[in-house]
Amino acid sequence: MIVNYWQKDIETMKRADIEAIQLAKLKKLVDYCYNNVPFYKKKLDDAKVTADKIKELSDIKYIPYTTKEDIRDNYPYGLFAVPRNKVVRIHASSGTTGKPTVVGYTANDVNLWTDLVSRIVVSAGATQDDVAQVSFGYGLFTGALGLHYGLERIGATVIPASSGNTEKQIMLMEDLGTTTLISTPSYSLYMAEVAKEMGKTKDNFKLRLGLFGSEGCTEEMRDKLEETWGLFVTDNYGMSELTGPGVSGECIYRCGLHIAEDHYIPEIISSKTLDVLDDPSQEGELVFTTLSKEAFPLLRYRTKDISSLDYEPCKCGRTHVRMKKVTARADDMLKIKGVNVFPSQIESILVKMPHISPNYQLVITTKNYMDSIEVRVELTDSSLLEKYSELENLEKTIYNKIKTVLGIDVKITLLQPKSIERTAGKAKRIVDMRDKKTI
Ligand code: DLL
Repeated sequence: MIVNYWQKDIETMKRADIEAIQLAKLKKLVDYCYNNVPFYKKKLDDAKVTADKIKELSDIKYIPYTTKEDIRDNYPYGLFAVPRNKVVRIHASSGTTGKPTVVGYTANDVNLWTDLVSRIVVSAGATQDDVAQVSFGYGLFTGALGLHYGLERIGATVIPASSGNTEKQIMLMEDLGTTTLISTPSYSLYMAEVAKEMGKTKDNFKLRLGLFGSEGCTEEMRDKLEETWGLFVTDNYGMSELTGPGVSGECIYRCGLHIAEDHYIPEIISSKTLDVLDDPSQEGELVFTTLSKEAFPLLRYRTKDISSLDYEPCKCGRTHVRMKKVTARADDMLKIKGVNVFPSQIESILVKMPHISPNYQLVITTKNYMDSIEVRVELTDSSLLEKYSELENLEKTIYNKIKTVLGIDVKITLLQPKSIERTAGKAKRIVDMRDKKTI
């Protein structure tokens, strides 16, 4: 396999050098936040933390956490560290309730962000010979413009297709010879469905690389996507608050997502005790400190995403720490009959089942003070609906498999093909009827 780098010296730097950069930047950041964001001045005063207190990297533990609620409470510009006229771009992530989370970028921030995305796309194998179709939604979401700039900077031919209008996407993909598809895993799955309806197979396309991200994708789902489209898929992680995509991404060896450690310090904490885990290779909540952002710096931001860290150098030669794929969020863990359930566990089972489409929904209801799950899955072929005994068998098999893995009873509902709503962005897998909200 050919390993390419975008900023080789940085990406393969010795650990001691990475840590020296991080420490120097962290001290500066504490001063910067203190002097430019009243919210941080108060927080750091209350915690009695000054830059002088940061003597080694582990002293980061003295700095208080920042949460999504802090960002909301300071809506819209309260956490910005520069005057508005230095902000050249705004993005926002939509929350399920209330106001969006608004983030800003200076010209330097956009420039840095672009390099970070260039790093992940090059590490995944993209080159200037690629025709890259960006099928993330353009707009306040960071995914589309982030990938767009990063791919353009490496010299790829970028098609800003945006999401939706799926038949046109397929036409463009075929006619323009798209080699690299950029989308959420769930939208690419939907695109495959539409392509099939249009009578196309993978041979109609020149696709070779899928730069997917922005939502969880189990290994089973990845296999399915690779098989369906005939491409090589990498997973890419980021969040608006931290810049957007470019925070971390898989290289061609796909053994974790390399975090751009010269610009972020990751930590793994216990969401319960809020202590940093002694062993970061254990799973816990990811916390990030942004080291280089000017407009919207964040100190120890709690992401609620569950992961772990691997500091061993990778086969690709990169030395930056790798985070495990995010398959769960601290707040999407469901507690059903006393058992912790992550939707990804159910996805892994469903995706491998015959006659079942990889589209599913988990409906959570409360009865007699107990939460229960209904797993709604689609059949791939409606003719099965006429064969009662086969249906019953299929239902039983799914039920048993889930029971074996999770140890709880779930209700299985088999649905007509294509009856679960498709989205062009992140899929809505959980319908929480406990308080009638969809997350
Ligand atoms: O989703 C940024 C992004 C765009 C990343 C395109 C990669 C590609 P937000 O909309 O703010 O930002 O959502 C951030 O999405 O906290 C995770 O819960 C989830 N997420 C993002 N990437 C992944 C991934 C963008 N690769 C939230 N795997 C995060 C699992 C992901 N979850």
